[in-house]
Amino acid sequence: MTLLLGAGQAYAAPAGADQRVRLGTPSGGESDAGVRIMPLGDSITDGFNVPGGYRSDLWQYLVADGHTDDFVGSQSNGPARLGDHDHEGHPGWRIDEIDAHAADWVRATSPRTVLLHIGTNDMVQNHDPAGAPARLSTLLTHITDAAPTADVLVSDLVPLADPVLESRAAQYNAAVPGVVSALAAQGRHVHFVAMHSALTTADLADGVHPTAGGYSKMAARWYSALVSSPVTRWEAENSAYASVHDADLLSSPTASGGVKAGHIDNADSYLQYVITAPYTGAYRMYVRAGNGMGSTCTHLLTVDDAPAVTVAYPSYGWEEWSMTGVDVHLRQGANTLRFAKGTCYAEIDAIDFATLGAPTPWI
Ligand SMILES: [Ca+2]
Ligand SMILES: [Ca+2]
Repeated sequence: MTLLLGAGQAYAAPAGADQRVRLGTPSGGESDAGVRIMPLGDSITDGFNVPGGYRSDLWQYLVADGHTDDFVGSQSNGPARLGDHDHEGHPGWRIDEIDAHAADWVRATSPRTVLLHIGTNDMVQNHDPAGAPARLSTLLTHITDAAPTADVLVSDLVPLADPVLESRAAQYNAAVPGVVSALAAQGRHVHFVAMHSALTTADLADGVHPTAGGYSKMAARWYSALVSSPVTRWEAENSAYASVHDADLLSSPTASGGVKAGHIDNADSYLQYVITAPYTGAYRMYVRAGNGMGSTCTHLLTVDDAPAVTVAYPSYGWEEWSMTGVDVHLRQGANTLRFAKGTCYAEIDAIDFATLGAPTPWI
Protein backbone atom coordinates (compact mmCIF):
# COMPACT_ATOMS: atom_id res chain seq x y z
CA MET A 1 0.00 0.00 0.00
CA THR A 2 1.33 3.43 -0.91
CA LEU A 3 0.47 6.41 1.23
CA LEU A 4 0.97 9.99 0.24
CA LEU A 5 2.68 11.98 2.97
CA GLY A 6 2.43 15.46 1.55
CA ALA A 7 4.67 17.17 -1.02
CA GLY A 8 4.09 14.24 -3.34
CA GLN A 9 6.40 12.00 -1.37
CA ALA A 10 5.46 8.35 -1.79
CA TYR A 11 5.93 5.99 1.13
CA ALA A 12 5.51 2.26 0.99
CA ALA A 13 4.32 1.12 4.40
CA PRO A 14 5.98 -2.06 5.67
CA ALA A 15 3.65 -4.96 6.29
CA GLY A 16 1.93 -4.57 9.63
CA ALA A 17 2.95 -0.94 10.00
CA ASP A 18 0.56 1.66 11.33
CA GLN A 19 -1.10 2.83 8.16
CA ARG A 20 -2.74 6.01 9.37
CA VAL A 21 -2.55 8.65 6.68
CA ARG A 22 -1.06 11.84 8.06
CA LEU A 23 -1.85 14.29 5.31
CA GLY A 24 -0.84 17.82 6.18
CA THR A 25 1.94 16.79 8.53
CA PRO A 26 4.94 16.53 6.21
CA SER A 27 7.31 16.16 9.13
CA GLY A 28 5.28 13.22 10.41
CA GLY A 29 4.50 15.15 13.58
CA GLU A 30 5.76 14.58 17.09
CA SER A 31 4.59 12.55 20.11
CA ASP A 32 1.96 10.60 18.23
CA ALA A 33 0.12 9.51 21.33
CA GLY A 34 -2.23 11.11 23.77
CA VAL A 35 -5.08 13.54 23.35
CA ARG A 36 -4.86 15.42 20.08
CA ILE A 37 -4.98 19.19 20.50
CA MET A 38 -4.82 21.53 17.50
CA PRO A 39 -3.61 25.09 18.19
CA LEU A 40 -5.26 26.93 15.26
CA GLY A 41 -4.92 30.53 14.17
CA ASP A 42 -2.48 33.11 12.82
CA SER A 43 0.92 34.45 13.89
CA ILE A 44 -0.21 34.62 17.51
CA THR A 45 -0.62 30.83 17.43
CA ASP A 46 2.64 30.44 15.47
CA GLY A 47 4.36 32.56 18.10
CA PHE A 48 5.60 35.59 16.18
CA ASN A 49 8.51 37.21 18.07
CA VAL A 50 8.57 34.23 20.43
CA PRO A 51 8.60 30.91 18.55
CA GLY A 52 6.17 28.54 20.20
CA GLY A 53 4.10 31.40 21.60
CA TYR A 54 1.49 30.36 24.14
CA ARG A 55 1.98 26.71 23.21
CA SER A 56 5.20 26.44 25.23
CA ASP A 57 3.67 27.27 28.58
CA LEU A 58 0.51 25.37 27.72
CA TRP A 59 2.63 22.27 27.16
CA GLN A 60 4.34 22.87 30.50
CA TYR A 61 1.00 23.04 32.33
CA LEU A 62 -0.13 19.80 30.70
CA VAL A 63 3.11 18.03 31.64
CA ALA A 64 2.94 19.41 35.19
CA ASP A 65 -0.43 17.72 35.63
CA GLY A 66 0.63 14.45 34.04
CA HIS A 67 -1.47 14.76 30.92
CA THR A 68 -0.34 13.05 27.73
CA ASP A 69 -1.20 15.15 24.74
CA ASP A 70 -0.35 15.39 21.08
CA PHE A 71 -0.35 18.84 19.56
CA VAL A 72 -1.30 18.47 15.90
CA GLY A 73 -1.06 20.54 12.75
CA SER A 74 0.95 20.96 9.57
CA GLN A 75 3.30 23.59 11.02
CA SER A 76 6.13 23.14 13.51
CA ASN A 77 8.28 25.48 15.61
CA GLY A 78 9.25 26.35 19.16
CA PRO A 79 11.81 25.68 21.88
CA ALA A 80 12.80 22.49 23.69
CA ARG A 81 10.49 23.20 26.62
CA LEU A 82 7.64 22.86 24.14
CA GLY A 83 7.63 19.09 23.89
CA ASP A 84 5.46 18.92 20.77
CA HIS A 85 6.05 21.60 18.15
CA ASP A 86 3.13 20.79 15.83
CA HIS A 87 0.53 23.50 15.32
CA GLU A 88 -1.76 25.12 12.75
CA GLY A 89 -0.79 28.77 13.15
CA HIS A 90 -0.42 30.71 9.88
CA PRO A 91 1.14 34.19 10.14
CA GLY A 92 -0.84 36.89 8.38
CA TRP A 93 -3.90 34.79 7.71
CA ARG A 94 -7.43 36.07 8.12
CA ILE A 95 -10.55 34.14 9.10
CA ASP A 96 -11.50 33.47 5.46
CA GLU A 97 -8.00 32.19 4.66
CA ILE A 98 -8.06 29.78 7.59
CA ASP A 99 -11.57 28.76 6.56
CA ALA A 100 -10.33 27.71 3.11
CA HIS A 101 -8.22 24.96 4.73
CA ALA A 102 -9.53 24.27 8.22
CA ALA A 103 -11.83 21.37 7.34
CA ASP A 104 -9.00 19.58 5.52
CA TRP A 105 -6.65 20.19 8.44
CA VAL A 106 -8.98 18.72 11.04
CA ARG A 107 -9.81 15.75 8.82
CA ALA A 108 -6.08 15.10 8.42
CA THR A 109 -5.29 15.09 12.15
CA SER A 110 -8.58 14.29 13.92
CA PRO A 111 -8.09 16.60 16.89
CA ARG A 112 -10.00 15.92 20.10
CA THR A 113 -9.70 19.60 20.95
CA VAL A 114 -9.14 22.73 18.88
CA LEU A 115 -7.86 26.01 20.34
CA LEU A 116 -8.83 28.86 18.01
CA HIS A 117 -7.62 32.47 18.26
CA ILE A 118 -8.37 34.16 14.91
CA GLY A 119 -9.47 37.51 13.53
CA THR A 120 -6.53 39.78 14.32
CA ASN A 121 -5.56 40.11 10.67
CA ASP A 122 -9.12 40.96 9.70
CA MET A 123 -8.81 43.91 12.07
CA VAL A 124 -5.26 44.91 11.10
CA GLN A 125 -6.02 44.69 7.36
CA ASN A 126 -9.41 46.36 7.82
CA HIS A 127 -10.86 43.42 5.92
CA ASP A 128 -14.60 43.96 6.45
CA PRO A 129 -14.26 43.84 10.23
CA ALA A 130 -18.02 44.17 10.66
CA GLY A 131 -18.43 40.89 8.77
CA ALA A 132 -15.82 39.07 10.83
CA PRO A 133 -18.26 37.52 13.32
CA ALA A 134 -20.24 35.98 10.45
CA ARG A 135 -17.01 34.66 8.93
CA LEU A 136 -16.07 33.18 12.29
CA SER A 137 -19.45 31.45 12.44
CA THR A 138 -18.88 29.98 8.98
CA LEU A 139 -15.40 28.81 9.95
CA LEU A 140 -16.71 27.14 13.10
CA THR A 141 -19.50 25.49 11.12
CA HIS A 142 -16.96 24.01 8.74
CA ILE A 143 -14.67 22.83 11.57
CA THR A 144 -17.50 21.21 13.52
CA ASP A 145 -18.96 19.63 10.36
CA ALA A 146 -15.55 18.09 9.65
CA ALA A 147 -14.92 17.08 13.28
CA PRO A 148 -18.34 16.83 14.98
CA THR A 149 -17.01 15.09 18.11
CA ALA A 150 -14.14 17.53 18.67
CA ASP A 151 -14.50 20.33 21.19
CA VAL A 152 -13.55 23.71 19.76
CA LEU A 153 -12.47 26.40 22.21
CA VAL A 154 -12.89 29.83 20.64
CA SER A 155 -11.34 32.91 22.16
CA ASP A 156 -11.83 36.59 21.64
CA LEU A 157 -8.76 38.58 20.59
CA VAL A 158 -5.92 39.75 22.78
CA PRO A 159 -5.64 43.54 23.03
CA LEU A 160 -4.25 45.68 20.21
CA ALA A 161 -2.26 48.79 21.10
CA ASP A 162 -3.53 50.99 18.25
CA PRO A 163 -6.83 52.55 19.38
CA VAL A 164 -8.36 52.28 15.90
CA LEU A 165 -7.51 48.59 15.64
CA GLU A 166 -8.61 47.97 19.20
CA SER A 167 -11.92 49.69 18.47
CA ARG A 168 -12.53 47.31 15.57
CA ALA A 169 -11.47 44.36 17.67
CA ALA A 170 -13.75 45.43 20.52
CA GLN A 171 -16.79 45.11 18.27
CA TYR A 172 -15.62 41.71 17.06
CA ASN A 173 -14.81 40.54 20.57
CA ALA A 174 -18.23 41.59 21.79
CA ALA A 175 -19.84 39.42 19.10
CA VAL A 176 -17.76 36.26 19.62
CA PRO A 177 -19.65 34.88 22.66
CA GLY A 178 -22.93 35.16 20.77
CA VAL A 179 -21.50 33.43 17.71
CA VAL A 180 -20.31 30.60 19.93
CA SER A 181 -23.54 30.27 21.92
CA ALA A 182 -25.66 30.24 18.74
CA LEU A 183 -23.62 27.35 17.34
CA ALA A 184 -23.62 25.55 20.68
CA ALA A 185 -27.42 25.79 20.63
CA GLN A 186 -27.28 23.79 17.40
CA GLY A 187 -25.49 21.03 19.29
CA ARG A 188 -22.04 21.92 18.02
CA HIS A 189 -19.19 21.44 20.49
CA VAL A 190 -17.96 25.01 20.69
CA HIS A 191 -16.95 26.92 23.83
CA PHE A 192 -16.04 30.53 24.41
CA VAL A 193 -12.77 31.46 26.16
CA ALA A 194 -12.28 35.05 27.34
CA MET A 195 -8.72 35.84 26.22
CA HIS A 196 -8.82 39.63 25.87
CA SER A 197 -9.06 40.08 29.62
CA ALA A 198 -5.99 37.91 30.21
CA LEU A 199 -3.60 40.52 28.80
CA THR A 200 -3.10 44.27 28.70
CA THR A 201 -1.26 46.34 26.10
CA ALA A 202 1.76 46.13 28.42
CA ASP A 203 1.91 42.45 27.44
CA LEU A 204 2.42 43.28 23.74
CA ALA A 205 5.83 43.29 22.03
CA ASP A 206 4.91 45.29 18.92
CA GLY A 207 1.38 46.49 19.48
CA VAL A 208 -0.11 43.29 18.01
CA HIS A 209 1.83 40.24 19.17
CA PRO A 210 2.31 39.35 22.84
CA THR A 211 5.64 39.39 24.60
CA ALA A 212 6.90 36.11 25.95
CA GLY A 213 5.21 36.99 29.23
CA GLY A 214 2.01 37.82 27.35
CA TYR A 215 2.06 34.45 25.65
CA SER A 216 2.46 32.89 29.08
CA LYS A 217 -0.70 34.67 30.22
CA MET A 218 -2.50 33.35 27.13
CA ALA A 219 -1.40 29.84 28.07
CA ALA A 220 -2.77 30.30 31.57
CA ARG A 221 -6.13 31.33 30.15
CA TRP A 222 -6.30 28.39 27.73
CA TYR A 223 -5.34 26.05 30.55
CA SER A 224 -7.95 27.57 32.82
CA ALA A 225 -10.57 26.59 30.23
CA LEU A 226 -9.09 23.13 29.77
CA VAL A 227 -9.13 22.34 33.49
CA SER A 228 -12.36 24.21 34.12
CA SER A 229 -10.85 26.24 36.94
CA PRO A 230 -9.79 29.83 37.40
CA VAL A 231 -6.01 30.14 37.15
CA THR A 232 -4.75 33.15 39.05
CA ARG A 233 -1.22 34.48 38.62
CA TRP A 234 0.89 35.94 41.40
CA GLU A 235 3.98 37.78 40.13
CA ALA A 236 7.23 37.55 42.07
CA GLU A 237 7.71 41.29 41.54
CA ASN A 238 4.36 42.49 42.89
CA SER A 239 5.16 44.14 46.21
CA ALA A 240 1.50 44.01 47.21
CA TYR A 241 1.97 40.36 48.14
CA ALA A 242 5.55 39.28 47.31
CA SER A 243 8.99 40.15 48.67
CA VAL A 244 12.57 38.88 48.48
CA HIS A 245 15.24 38.52 51.15
CA ASP A 246 18.91 38.29 50.19
CA ALA A 247 17.69 37.84 46.62
CA ASP A 248 16.87 40.21 43.76
CA LEU A 249 14.10 41.17 41.41
CA LEU A 250 15.64 41.19 37.95
CA SER A 251 14.48 42.51 34.61
CA SER A 252 13.75 39.65 32.23
CA PRO A 253 12.77 39.74 28.55
CA THR A 254 10.80 36.52 28.85
CA ALA A 255 9.21 36.78 32.28
CA SER A 256 5.55 37.44 32.90
CA GLY A 257 5.41 41.13 33.73
CA GLY A 258 9.05 41.48 32.59
CA VAL A 259 10.53 40.74 36.02
CA LYS A 260 11.71 37.61 37.82
CA ALA A 261 13.12 36.79 41.25
CA GLY A 262 16.72 35.58 41.09
CA HIS A 263 19.91 35.39 43.11
CA ILE A 264 18.19 33.11 45.60
CA ASP A 265 21.74 31.99 46.25
CA ASN A 266 22.38 31.82 49.98
CA ALA A 267 21.11 29.92 52.99
CA ASP A 268 19.02 32.89 54.08
CA SER A 269 17.78 33.82 50.60
CA TYR A 270 14.11 33.50 49.80
CA LEU A 271 11.14 34.70 47.77
CA GLN A 272 8.05 35.03 49.95
CA TYR A 273 4.41 35.40 49.05
CA VAL A 274 1.45 36.25 51.22
CA ILE A 275 -1.42 34.67 49.31
CA THR A 276 -5.06 35.36 50.10
CA ALA A 277 -7.06 32.19 49.51
CA PRO A 278 -10.84 32.26 48.96
CA TYR A 279 -11.49 29.04 50.89
CA THR A 280 -9.71 26.52 53.11
CA GLY A 281 -8.66 23.44 51.20
CA ALA A 282 -6.59 21.97 48.41
CA TYR A 283 -5.14 24.04 45.60
CA ARG A 284 -2.93 23.27 42.66
CA MET A 285 0.07 25.59 42.40
CA TYR A 286 2.24 25.98 39.29
CA VAL A 287 5.69 27.50 39.73
CA ARG A 288 7.05 29.24 36.61
CA ALA A 289 10.74 28.70 37.17
CA GLY A 290 13.94 29.14 35.18
CA ASN A 291 16.95 26.87 35.52
CA GLY A 292 20.07 27.10 33.38
CA MET A 293 22.31 24.91 35.49
CA GLY A 294 22.14 21.88 33.20
CA SER A 295 20.57 19.64 35.84
CA THR A 296 17.55 19.67 38.11
CA CYS A 297 17.61 22.39 40.81
CA THR A 298 15.30 22.81 43.78
CA HIS A 299 13.76 25.25 46.20
CA LEU A 300 12.54 24.46 49.70
CA LEU A 301 8.93 25.54 50.02
CA THR A 302 7.21 26.23 53.30
CA VAL A 303 3.51 27.05 53.56
CA ASP A 304 2.80 28.75 56.87
CA ASP A 305 4.04 26.44 59.66
CA ALA A 306 4.12 23.21 57.66
CA PRO A 307 7.42 21.37 57.15
CA ALA A 308 9.39 22.36 54.09
CA VAL A 309 8.85 20.42 50.87
CA THR A 310 11.23 20.21 47.95
CA VAL A 311 10.13 21.70 44.63
CA ALA A 312 12.24 20.54 41.68
CA TYR A 313 12.76 22.34 38.38
CA PRO A 314 14.07 20.86 35.14
CA SER A 315 16.86 22.68 33.31
CA TYR A 316 15.85 24.12 29.96
CA GLY A 317 18.26 27.08 30.16
CA TRP A 318 17.93 30.54 31.67
CA GLU A 319 14.86 32.41 30.43
CA GLU A 320 13.40 29.09 29.26
CA TRP A 321 10.62 28.66 31.79
CA SER A 322 9.12 25.47 33.12
CA MET A 323 5.93 24.88 35.07
CA THR A 324 6.18 22.68 38.13
CA GLY A 325 2.96 21.57 39.77
CA VAL A 326 2.67 21.40 43.57
CA ASP A 327 -0.39 20.45 45.62
CA VAL A 328 -0.77 22.85 48.53
CA HIS A 329 -3.27 23.24 51.35
CA LEU A 330 -4.24 26.82 52.04
CA ARG A 331 -6.36 28.40 54.74
CA GLN A 332 -9.06 30.86 53.89
CA GLY A 333 -7.46 34.27 54.11
CA ALA A 334 -3.73 34.98 54.28
CA ASN A 335 -1.09 32.26 53.80
CA THR A 336 2.68 32.72 53.76
CA LEU A 337 4.58 30.77 51.12
CA ARG A 338 8.36 30.94 51.17
CA PHE A 339 10.71 29.63 48.47
CA ALA A 340 14.20 29.24 49.96
CA LYS A 341 17.38 28.04 48.36
CA GLY A 342 17.61 24.29 47.74
CA THR A 343 20.13 22.56 45.49
CA CYS A 344 21.91 24.70 42.89
CA TYR A 345 20.16 27.80 41.58
CA ALA A 346 16.76 28.50 40.06
CA GLU A 347 14.73 31.64 39.42
CA ILE A 348 10.99 32.22 39.82
CA ASP A 349 8.91 34.41 37.54
CA ALA A 350 5.45 33.86 38.98
CA ILE A 351 3.23 31.29 40.64
CA ASP A 352 -0.25 30.33 39.51
CA PHE A 353 -3.08 28.84 41.53
CA ALA A 354 -5.93 26.67 40.34
CA THR A 355 -8.58 24.80 42.24
CA LEU A 356 -8.57 21.02 42.22
CA GLY A 357 -11.65 20.51 40.13
CA ALA A 358 -12.54 17.76 37.70
CA PRO A 359 -10.61 18.35 34.49
CA THR A 360 -12.51 18.45 31.24
CA PRO A 361 -12.23 15.55 28.79
CA TRP A 362 -10.57 17.96 26.37
CA ILE A 363 -7.02 17.13 27.53
CA1 LIG B 1 2.24 16.16 17.61
CA1 LIG C 1 7.10 37.99 36.85
